[in-house]
Amino acid sequence: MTQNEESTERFWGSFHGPNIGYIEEQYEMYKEDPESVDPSIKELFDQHGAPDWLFKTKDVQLGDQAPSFNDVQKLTSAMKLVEAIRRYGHLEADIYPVGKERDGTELVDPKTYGLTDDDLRDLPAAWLWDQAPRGVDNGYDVIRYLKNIYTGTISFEYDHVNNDQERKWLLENIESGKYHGDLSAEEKRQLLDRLAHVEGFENFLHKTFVGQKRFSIEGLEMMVPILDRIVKHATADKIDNIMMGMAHRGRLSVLAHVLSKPVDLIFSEFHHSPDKELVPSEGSMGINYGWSGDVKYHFGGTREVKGGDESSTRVTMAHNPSHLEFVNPVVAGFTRSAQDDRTEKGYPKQDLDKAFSVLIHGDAAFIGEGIVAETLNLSGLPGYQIGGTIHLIANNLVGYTTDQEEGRSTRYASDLAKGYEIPVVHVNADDPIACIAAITLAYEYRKTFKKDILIDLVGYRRYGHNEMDEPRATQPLLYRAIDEHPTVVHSFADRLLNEGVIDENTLPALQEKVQTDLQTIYDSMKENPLPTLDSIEMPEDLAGDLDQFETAIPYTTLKALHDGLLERPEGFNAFKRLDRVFRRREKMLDEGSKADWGTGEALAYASIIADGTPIRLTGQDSERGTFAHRHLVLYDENTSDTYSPMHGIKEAKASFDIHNSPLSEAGVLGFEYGYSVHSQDTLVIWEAQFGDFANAAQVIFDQFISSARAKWGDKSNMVMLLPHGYEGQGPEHSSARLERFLQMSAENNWIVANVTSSAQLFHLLRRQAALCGRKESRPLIIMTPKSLLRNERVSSEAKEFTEGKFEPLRQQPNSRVSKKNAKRLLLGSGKVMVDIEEAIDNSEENFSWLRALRVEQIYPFPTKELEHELKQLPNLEEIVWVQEEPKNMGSWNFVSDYLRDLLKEGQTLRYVGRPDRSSPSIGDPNIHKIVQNQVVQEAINPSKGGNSSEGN
Ligand SMILES: Cc1ncc(C[n+]2csc(CCOP(=O)(O)OP(=O)(O)O)c2C)c(N)n1
Repeated sequence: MTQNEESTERFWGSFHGPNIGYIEEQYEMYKEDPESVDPSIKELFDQHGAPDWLFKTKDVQLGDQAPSFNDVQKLTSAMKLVEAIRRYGHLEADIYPVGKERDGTELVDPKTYGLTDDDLRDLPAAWLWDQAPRGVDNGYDVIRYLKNIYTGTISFEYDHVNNDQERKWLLENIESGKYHGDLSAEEKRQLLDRLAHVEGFENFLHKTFVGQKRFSIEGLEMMVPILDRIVKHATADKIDNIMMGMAHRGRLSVLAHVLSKPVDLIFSEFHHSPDKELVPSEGSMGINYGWSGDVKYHFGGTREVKGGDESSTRVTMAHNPSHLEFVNPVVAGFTRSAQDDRTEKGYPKQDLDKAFSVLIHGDAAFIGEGIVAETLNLSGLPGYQIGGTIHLIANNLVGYTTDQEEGRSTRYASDLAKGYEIPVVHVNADDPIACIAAITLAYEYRKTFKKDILIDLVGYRRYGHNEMDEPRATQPLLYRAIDEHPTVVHSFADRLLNEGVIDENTLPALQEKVQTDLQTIYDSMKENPLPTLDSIEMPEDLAGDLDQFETAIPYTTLKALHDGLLERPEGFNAFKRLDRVFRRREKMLDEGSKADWGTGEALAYASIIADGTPIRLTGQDSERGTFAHRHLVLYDENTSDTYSPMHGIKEAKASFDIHNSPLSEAGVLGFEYGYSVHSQDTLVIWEAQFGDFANAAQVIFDQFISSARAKWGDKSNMVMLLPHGYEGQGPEHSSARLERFLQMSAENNWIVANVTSSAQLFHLLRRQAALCGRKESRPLIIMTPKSLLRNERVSSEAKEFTEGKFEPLRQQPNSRVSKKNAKRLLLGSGKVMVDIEEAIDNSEENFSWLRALRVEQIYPFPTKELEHELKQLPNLEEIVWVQEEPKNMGSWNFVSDYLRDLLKEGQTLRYVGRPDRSSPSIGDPNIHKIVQNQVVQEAINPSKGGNSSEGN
């Protein structure tokens, strides 16, 4: 017994007879409301707690006789009730400020278990809850206390968390009430001040920029103080980076208040264009713009928040396309990249304390968009985990005009998160104190367990989907209620007034000041001139070609890297059959031998990390390679220990990261794209299993990779490897949909290549690494081979690695022709040109009339190189473009314009290949062979014309 307990026992021991009854009665009243008893008695209870006989009597009663069946049943029922409150309390919780009633459940009602209040009072609290705090003395108190915790304006779901330690932490921290409601009067005033600023900002925009969309935060104003708290905690914890992603809703307010984006800049964006004078230069803290720009509620920004000492925390808000939730994996990629130290060989060293991410979701989008699930699935995977994200659902009950009942099959918008064992906190956005409790708990959970947690911030939407939409046409009753509902600023001010924390003048004075300050800023702004047309042109840095980069390396260096790749650590038992394959590689750089695709690729990576540029390579089964050509992670036959040959290279000066990805395209591509934007020193490579699966990531290609630089100024030089080629594997395994990438090619937004030798790949990848961090950098999309991986014809001699550079236009290796005699120039790219090479080799014909060239870089199109070639063909009659893809796919539609421009008087342009098709390829492998052979033969057949001809 502690000293305190002893003195309490002595104190209450002095009461006898009728006094006991009186004290018990007073104590019950005190528990209901401490102010309801006489102050002198209140002081007794404050000082000595509950009269100790309240428990002793029960001990004695049950000790005297064996408990009856009834007693036991009551106890077990009460225990069930306690558990039900913990599990299902959220159904009773008061989390909807307006427009929706609590769901309700009989599971948290004592009557459901046949229990009366007196039954509960008869049970000592400790029997039901060993952590019961002071003042919680019996079963009745326990139920009342826990209901208060679980069914108030904040409620919790964590029963689905299977880890015992986490569940225990959550239970204890939730039930201790430690995070709840302990704001000082000053903190409450600050909170009111913040809310008044948020509301005032929206009001000012509403009346100043009438009829303009801003996707106001109103109804969810607490989003800002919640984010403030995150920044405050992260700064105190010396976190280097907070990476944030969010959609349109409330974005301007978050930019203004959390990211400190100057309000005059926001005002200027409501005019014709942003005032670029207000924009800090690229790379420094601030906001970047591309040249074609975006709407104001898609821009992001950064802010540096100084800690008390030398430290600072950088808050980054990612730019965001309209496509809801697709920013999530991008932000996760930013975060991982900020956590990885890539300066030494081996895998990068990840420090989870360096950064974390915060994602704000819409309630309709979170449950509806599959990219959310793809991103949540990344959270626990070694190659992708980022130490926990704080998710905030900005839950305003409606998705555009769609009610929740039409938008999801689950009860809550957050229910998806439960499958990933993410704890969920639902909180009423009208209760600022509860919202602060929610974020404090969430922050501590993430910090402790480095795992995701979700806050479902339940509010409403003051206006329609945007400010021009009329919501009363589709949600009449909801908006009748919203129209009558006071804003959180007013309801919170009333609460503080009642508590005596503010006086009647506080709020009006605050509101007036906010409006005056904003008006002063607005009045001091000058009207922006309309943008000129040249300000929306691509910058010159991107305009030049890329042949200034030397990518060849000396033979001694190449050989040393090659030998290093074939070394194994002491005692490593490589898989024997695979080892034999590797041993075949040993001599590939010797005189008279050739290096296959896998070797060329590995040499490219090895030389890049030896130059000090880190690499991150991921994709489905990419460690081995879908077609088993790569094997950059080896397994010990006896122990399953792994070893990457890239980590054994003595010369390596940077990390080589490689991971098999989960079965996702949009999620993982978004992640890699984000990684590449944030780490421009790193060559980030994503590989699709087969190229056509990349279309499951179409949004990431369209909204980010191809256009982010023009819209937002975001740079990436990531590489995408897309297996492509017509080999009779059917419609879904032939085409990487090359045409789609070409259709989006413009303004040097990326490079699209289809290369046919290991040395070409080597130089191309090395050129891409050389672009890292430079103004000219841009993404690279490569159509990569499948069967050609094992075809001698794509292998290269050592001197092709040690001399020269990447050739956008490449000679067909066996073009037996004198330039003077060539009548036909045959152009094409990829596997069909290798098939043609073989057909020419196998033919009796001397082909003196044929000149063939491979367009290995399709975009930017090698016009200059082709012009140079054409000058040397004085007798040319026709240019023929051959491709294996159907005519409406592949490169034809893209290259034909360039080719037509190059034709001279009397020359014709002709297409050879499959006709227009709806499906990319034939299903039957035998028919495929016949068709492929027809294409090849037509391309090298001396006779002109045919159905697929096109005249000049
Ligand atoms: C991928 C995608 N599909 C459709 C839309 C069109 N859209 C814009 S906002 C919206 C409703 C979103 O509702 P919710 O997620 O609840 O966010 P809220 O606008 O209510 O804040 C829709 C359907 C979109 N922007 N992105």
